[in-house]
Amino acid sequence: MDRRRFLKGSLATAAATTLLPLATQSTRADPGDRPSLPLPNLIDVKKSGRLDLVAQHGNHSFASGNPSATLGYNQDYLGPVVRARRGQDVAVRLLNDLQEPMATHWHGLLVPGEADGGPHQAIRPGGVWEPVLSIDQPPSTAWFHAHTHPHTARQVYAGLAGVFQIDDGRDDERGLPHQHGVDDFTLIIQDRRFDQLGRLEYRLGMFDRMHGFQGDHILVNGAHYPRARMPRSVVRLRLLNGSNARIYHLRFDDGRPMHVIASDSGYWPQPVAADELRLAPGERIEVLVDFRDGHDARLVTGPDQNQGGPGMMGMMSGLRSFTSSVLEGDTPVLTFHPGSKKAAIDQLPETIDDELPAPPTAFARRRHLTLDMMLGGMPMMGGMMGGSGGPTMGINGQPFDMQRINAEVGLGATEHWTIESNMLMHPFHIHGVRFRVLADELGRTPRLENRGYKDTVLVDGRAEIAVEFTQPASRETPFMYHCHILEHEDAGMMGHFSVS
Ligand SMILES: [Cu+2]
Repeated sequence: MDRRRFLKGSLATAAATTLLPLATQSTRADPGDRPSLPLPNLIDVKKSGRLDLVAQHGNHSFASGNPSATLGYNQDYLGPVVRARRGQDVAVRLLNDLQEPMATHWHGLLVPGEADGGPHQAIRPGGVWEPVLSIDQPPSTAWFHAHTHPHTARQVYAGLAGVFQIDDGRDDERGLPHQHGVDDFTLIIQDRRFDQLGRLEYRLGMFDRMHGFQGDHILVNGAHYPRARMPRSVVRLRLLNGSNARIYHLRFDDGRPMHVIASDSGYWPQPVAADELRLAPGERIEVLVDFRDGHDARLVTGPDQNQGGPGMMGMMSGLRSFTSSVLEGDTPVLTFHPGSKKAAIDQLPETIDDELPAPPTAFARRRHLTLDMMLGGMPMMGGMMGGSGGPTMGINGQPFDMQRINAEVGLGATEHWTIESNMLMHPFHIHGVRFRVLADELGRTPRLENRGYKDTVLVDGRAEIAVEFTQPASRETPFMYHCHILEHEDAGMMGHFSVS
């Protein structure tokens, strides 16, 4: 069935009037009434070389005031922004103070498998994990989050996510803002659902299991549609899609451009202006935005377009009525209110960093991975009406198996990987590497967001990537590759490989 016609039908009306009262009200509200943008606590480890983290249970009140049971690192919900220096060792002490096992992965850090924090390194309740992170990679915005198979989706949703920034001390030379919370804003964008008492809700229907869980409220750093105060200057936004499944299409409602300065794994040579940016789960993109005019502006997102082909829609459209995740048109994400002060940086730099090398053309080997939505037939009949049976997903026809290594890669090799998606677009992430996107969307030249070095790419039909394997990983602590729609990952759309 045609999606638009379907949504304009009675179900969409019912959803808008009965399921979305909070969202509807607050979208119309005067931006002046919005909560302040929460500023994540900054832990600068450049001097100490030590990072103490506690994964803990929390109680956090979202907009309505009713407390929700949450998880966080060192706090009730989400975690700090960690800043480390290129070239240093960071001694981590991570205590799992939860009632359940938990693994924490450093998404974007180029560290060996033994420090990577995949599901093989789950920490028992009360246990401590003490990896040493040797930071030796270009400046970038990485992050860390739960990676506990098969509970990643629920644990991240409850709040187990923080940010890890690598700094080389040269941002002044580059003319880039870097004052945390002053002219440099870390923005963790996540969608969430709330029950009638305003408490965080995570209940998976079959639609959620197939598409990944989407919420009808878009939060930034844990606040719903907040308001940021910043100087009347050029400011830096570090955008992280920390959502389980939603893909954002971000733009400013007054049309002001975003000047992209970095993708997942590092800086671009020059800022590149964009009117709209697509950001899939797991991806980061850094932009400069010019607020020298002093005018308020809103960052909005278009609807998630990951609906699949006609077959997927026909099969799933009836199930959509069980969800409240439909967001049509533009949804406000964050409103900006420039003050009267200026910041130290008040112009756009012309160049930022060295030119990127040409993408590799010689490869040690080629691999082909197909991201499979359904293994073993239709899951619907058994699991649709609330049973525990969800779909089994996989890669190359096989669901993730903790006991079976999928690939062995040579240390120092550059490989050519072709990834094919079926039914939906899937954000594909590889641990312990950075890669260049050679082609995306069925072989076309990469779109703007896929320039530069990346560790996560949204596969729309087919993507080809050149992957550099510079970090070792044993068979006991291998690296993972997986879909970053977290419900897909938990359903088995994941594999693991050694590098030696
Ligand atoms: Cu997926």
